[in-house]
Amino acid sequence: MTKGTLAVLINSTQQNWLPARWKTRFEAVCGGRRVVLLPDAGLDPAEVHYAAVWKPAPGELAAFVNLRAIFNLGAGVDALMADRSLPDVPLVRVAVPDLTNRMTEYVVLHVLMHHRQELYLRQSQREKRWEPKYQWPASAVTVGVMGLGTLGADAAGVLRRLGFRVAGWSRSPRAVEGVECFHGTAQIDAFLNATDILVCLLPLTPDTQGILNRDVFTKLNRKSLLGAPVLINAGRGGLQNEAEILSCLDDGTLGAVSLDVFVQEPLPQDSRLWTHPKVVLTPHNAADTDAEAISTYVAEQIARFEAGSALENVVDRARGY
Ligand code: NDP
Ligand code: OXD
Repeated sequence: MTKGTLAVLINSTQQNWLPARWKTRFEAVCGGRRVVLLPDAGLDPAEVHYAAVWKPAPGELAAFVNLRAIFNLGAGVDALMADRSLPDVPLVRVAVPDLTNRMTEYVVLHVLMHHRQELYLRQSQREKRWEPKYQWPASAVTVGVMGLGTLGADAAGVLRRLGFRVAGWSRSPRAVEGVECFHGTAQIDAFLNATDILVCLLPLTPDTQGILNRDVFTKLNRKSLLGAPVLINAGRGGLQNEAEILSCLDDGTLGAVSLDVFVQEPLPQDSRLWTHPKVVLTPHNAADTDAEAISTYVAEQIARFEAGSALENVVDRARGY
């Protein structure tokens, strides 16, 4: 197969998504391959064979009739799945240790923060109050991980090694050492009933949209040592009902939440989530997509593909992830 041209299309103004930096990185790792940055008014779309993209607008890839593969520069492909005109070529997502490790850091950080009552302790410090509360052991807490894929399974394993009881929920049956695994809608209630800290690492699909809602929160362990169950969502904002999260925090159905993702990003200034005392909020940076690691991953995949091997981590478009 001939060495095809790679087009890079990034729709973000965030620091880690500077398009010029990604182009330079791709040129460095692609071994002489032509790399172009989109949009490029002078470019004939027929010359492009691979697209490396982040959040392309619907229709933005439709003109590239000779594409051989599309590489999403992150793990979640919901933005691409929403594009009905996406060329019908393999769509590859990111699954690399760098991203997985970053997400596991985020999950462990936030699970420990709630388990070790950090919100209470920081408030005590501000008020100069020396009033330690009883601290239960990790072995008395069940962390329930929704999504036992690349990210969920890794976080679950590390939490297990920290001594937490860990449960996991997936679409199809999964086995993760030391983790009590549940799957499908028939087993979701049993999974939720056992869970003190709910960690969501699901992809956003038609089946998972809005799954983090009051109905689900009321099924979490009501006898939790934490006082009330906790939600940590780093999947996608579309998974959560933000009005119901706020009302569940206000009436005690939830004790606290850590949210990295939001229905609308950036989170609107008037959202009550910004200032709620039981909300720990981060700006969708649980696991940054690193240009060094991801450009190397894409370059290696293209080189192997052109040498006749199959692409890895190809999205199943029927499932939507
Ligand atoms: P994977 O595709 O590897 O895993 C997805 C998991 O979710 C699988 O276990 C899958 O089940 C499960 N799942 C999907 N649909 C359902 C359903 N309807 N019911 C129950 N379980 C379901 O994805 P990753 O682990 O790599 O990534 C997960 C998500 O994390 C991404 O899609 C993205 O949205 C988000 N993300 C967020 C980041 C951030 O910075 N906030 C960074 C990176 C990713 P099964 O095992 O049966 O297929
Ligand atoms: C991703 C993300 O999906 O950064 O990789 O959200």
